[in-house]
Amino acid sequence: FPAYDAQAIETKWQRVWEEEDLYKTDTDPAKPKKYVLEMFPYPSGDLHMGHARNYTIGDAMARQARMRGYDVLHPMGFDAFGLPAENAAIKHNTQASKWTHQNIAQAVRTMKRMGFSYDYDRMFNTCDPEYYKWGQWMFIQMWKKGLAYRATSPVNWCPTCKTVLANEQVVEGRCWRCGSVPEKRNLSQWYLKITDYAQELLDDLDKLTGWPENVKAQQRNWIGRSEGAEIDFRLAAEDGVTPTDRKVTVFTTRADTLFGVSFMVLPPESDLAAELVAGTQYEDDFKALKAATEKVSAVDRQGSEREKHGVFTGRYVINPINGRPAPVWVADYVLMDYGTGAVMGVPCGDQRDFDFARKYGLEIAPIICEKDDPLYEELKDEKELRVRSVDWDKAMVAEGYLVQSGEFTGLKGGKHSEAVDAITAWLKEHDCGRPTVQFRLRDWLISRQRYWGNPIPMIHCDHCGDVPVPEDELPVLLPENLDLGAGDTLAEYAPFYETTCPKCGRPAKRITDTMDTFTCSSWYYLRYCDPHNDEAPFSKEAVDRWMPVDNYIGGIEHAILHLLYSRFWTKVLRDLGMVDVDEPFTNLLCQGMVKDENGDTMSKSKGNVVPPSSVIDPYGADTMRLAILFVAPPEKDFDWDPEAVAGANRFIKRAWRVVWQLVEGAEAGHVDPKALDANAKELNRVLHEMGIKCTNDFDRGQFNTAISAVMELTNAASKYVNDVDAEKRDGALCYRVAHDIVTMLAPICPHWAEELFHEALGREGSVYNEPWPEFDAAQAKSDTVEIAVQIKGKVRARINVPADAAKDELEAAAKEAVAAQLEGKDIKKVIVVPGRLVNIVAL
Ligand code: ANZ
Ligand code: ZN
Repeated sequence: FPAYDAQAIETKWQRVWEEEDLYKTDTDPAKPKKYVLEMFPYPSGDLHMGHARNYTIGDAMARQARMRGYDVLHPMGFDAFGLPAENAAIKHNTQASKWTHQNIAQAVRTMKRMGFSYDYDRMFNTCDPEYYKWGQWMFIQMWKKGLAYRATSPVNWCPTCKTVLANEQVVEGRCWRCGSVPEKRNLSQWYLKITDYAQELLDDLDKLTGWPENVKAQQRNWIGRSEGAEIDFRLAAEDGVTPTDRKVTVFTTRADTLFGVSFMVLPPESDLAAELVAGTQYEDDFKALKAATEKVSAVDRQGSEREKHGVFTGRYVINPINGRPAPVWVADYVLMDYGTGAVMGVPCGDQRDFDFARKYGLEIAPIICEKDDPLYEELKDEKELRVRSVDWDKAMVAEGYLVQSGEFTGLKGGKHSEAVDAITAWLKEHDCGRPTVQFRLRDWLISRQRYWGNPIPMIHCDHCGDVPVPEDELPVLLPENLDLGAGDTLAEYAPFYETTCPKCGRPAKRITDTMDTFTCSSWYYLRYCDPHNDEAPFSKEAVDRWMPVDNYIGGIEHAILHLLYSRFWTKVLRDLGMVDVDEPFTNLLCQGMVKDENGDTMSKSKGNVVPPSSVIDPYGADTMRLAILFVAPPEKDFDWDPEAVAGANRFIKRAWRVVWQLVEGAEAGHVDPKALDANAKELNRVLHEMGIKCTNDFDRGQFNTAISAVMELTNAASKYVNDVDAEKRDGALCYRVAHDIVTMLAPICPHWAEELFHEALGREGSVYNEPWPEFDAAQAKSDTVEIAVQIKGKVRARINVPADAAKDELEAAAKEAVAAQLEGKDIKKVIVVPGRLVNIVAL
């Protein structure tokens, strides 16, 4: 039989598959559907190992689903807008589109070399006007519904990328793309109202049972729902005690601690704070704090470890529940854009307030105690604030009971406690507070001051304000002939921005911001359902057929960016009547990282990148695919190991040989399990046992163990052909085993399998269309089982017995096996557990 020549086989079948359009999606409504999708790449160069792993996982799933009888949609495309293209264009003095298309062409070549079963007819790039036109159209629909708006507020400006960033794109205080520390700037920017969907985005996470817990936890955290209360304090006049009409409202989750308020804190950005200190002795300190705080990120400001900085304003507020004045401070640990932007300081219940009080010598009034605290005994019936300060070394964060809290003394306090409810009710009754819900989630800032993106389809007219571009004039085309190398920007490019107002016809200016690329990736999975539609983004019929995506595979780094935005976008389109699903992705698999041999992440700057071609060139794509799936479960990280590749190659060659040996003189036919001799019977048993295991593991996405199962079957087959002469073998069984090894490996090593399917098994058509084999649990059972023989609970022997042996047969066999040890002993009792053990109690 022929030697395994990976290169020849792979080029041959790739050509045939392309000629025959093998991967064109058929839509057969009689079949159940499966939509398998890998997160599409940003075309910044050739594909790397992370992509190879991602797509190999998806390809194996898609191919296997098809063999299992599903109608499969398995598309691919490119997330083609974005800053790297623009930066490369500036650097190499070329056009962003040219650079992008070159990279796309290279990536597609590599995808084809890897044998991925994409429906290439459905491929598109988000920078295609036929695609981004609909992104603009959707923006306008959102604008019409009030879900897109423009606002001026302090935003994160990345000095390196020269654009603003969304909150989600500031990761640990740094630009997600380049790592620079963003500056705060007050700018007029465009937003999408994701906060309208905060509650639903949170609630629906519970429906996503096919998502990893950690991704859901990250989203929950990011959405950050807090139940609490707003409480109004009155600002005191300059005497510090007389209430004025001005209210300062705080947000708290701990209304129960209201009697322990010893100060109020405003953030340095607060206008009220600036007003209070204006012209006073505190003004200089305030300004210095404000300037210093601007340099610190929001995350750092709230970090519990960080030293807190504050200044007094000279003014007081009146606590609504007991009329006590509390000094108003300004401090950097309070944020302007959370809650009401004002905090009641309760050092006894909050560690940050505690640290602050310690540093500035403010009261630490004990108003909540644990029952075993000596202070509790002393204060448990105390309603007045008698002990005003304690010298604890940290705040009381555990749950306790209220003390020194007026009529509420004795109630159980803590988050969501009866004391919270009681005090909130009191506040409501007295019209100085109310229950509220806060979310950490902020609206999605989508405007970018960069060229290579989807233009925001709006026009600004001095008379009419912001006016959408008429829908029949879409798309607003991105001009291709900007000289980026010479510093051209859209904002300065008159042929782009000069226009007339669609409403009044006067000269007007086009918006020159482009949309965040995450808008493009928020609905691409819908477009794949109907990619050539030029009347609509997609037809309802097409998305009804394919959505939701059944298996979505991609990196964990998108846990709150892309995966949150896409959920939001789907819900918006649902509310526009365009799709019926609430959630876009039913099952999510976040694949682990491929690290270098030393466990370091691969990166160009470290020079430790292993390009896919370094494996495909010497070994072929099938070895690469097998190695990637075999070394680890898909969600686990793994360290790149050349030995694993060599091992995978050895197996693929061995399996090749075994298949050829099996088919020697064999023919397809009916296997009668009863007519098999002992050797054949055992091979048949392993076939069914491993077939079932492989199938189940595929279903769970555990490709590594699915492959192990095929390896075991291959070993058993190898033993059979070595032990039994060709003329004595069961031909039908041999053919079936060969066929099943080939078909079970086909999703993983498609070229190898296709070649054997045709040449060794003599079949026509494609193994891609071959139904997945069926296995029989009854035939997987062994005729014999191994059981332990114990004497007084200690294992003395292991014996093989017929699987269906009766209890007395087992007992007899066990006694015989340990006859020597039993000699001269008196058997008191025998316990038989069929299939497991026989325990003999002998003295
Ligand atoms: C008084 C209090 C007493 C608080 C206590 C906590 C414990 P979450 O759960 O994250 O919603 N807070 C409110 N607005 C803030 C802002 N703009 N910047 C910084 N901190 C702010 O947190 C709610 C708590 O965070 C609120 O409850 C408030 O402190 C603080 F024993 O109020 B608390
Ligand atoms: Zn106008």
